Amino acid sequence: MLSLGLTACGGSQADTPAAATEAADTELVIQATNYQFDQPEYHIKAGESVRIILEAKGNHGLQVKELGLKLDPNQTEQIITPEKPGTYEFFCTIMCGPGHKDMHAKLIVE
Ligand SMILES: [Cu+2]
Repeated sequence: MLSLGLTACGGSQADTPAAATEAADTELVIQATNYQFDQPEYHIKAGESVRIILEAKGNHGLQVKELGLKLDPNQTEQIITPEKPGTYEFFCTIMCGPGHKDMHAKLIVE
């Protein structure tokens, strides 16, 4: 019984590096601090895969439902391939403090 448990654990650890090295055409770093994102607008291109990386100083997250994008301190990067040009406003998803309501920015797909 014990050896079965160890085998299952080793298998799930092996999955992590493979996911982290998945290729993307470009990278976009979004920095979050108390209480703002580092840019008012972030630009990416439709049809290109982009690795979105959240660098948060503090407890912040973001989400763009239309693009299936969701990042927070436990899940700091994700590769998306937006198909439709548009402007997607996003907000901090974690109740981080008194400036939380002001934490928003735009992800613009060109
Ligand atoms: Cu917040």
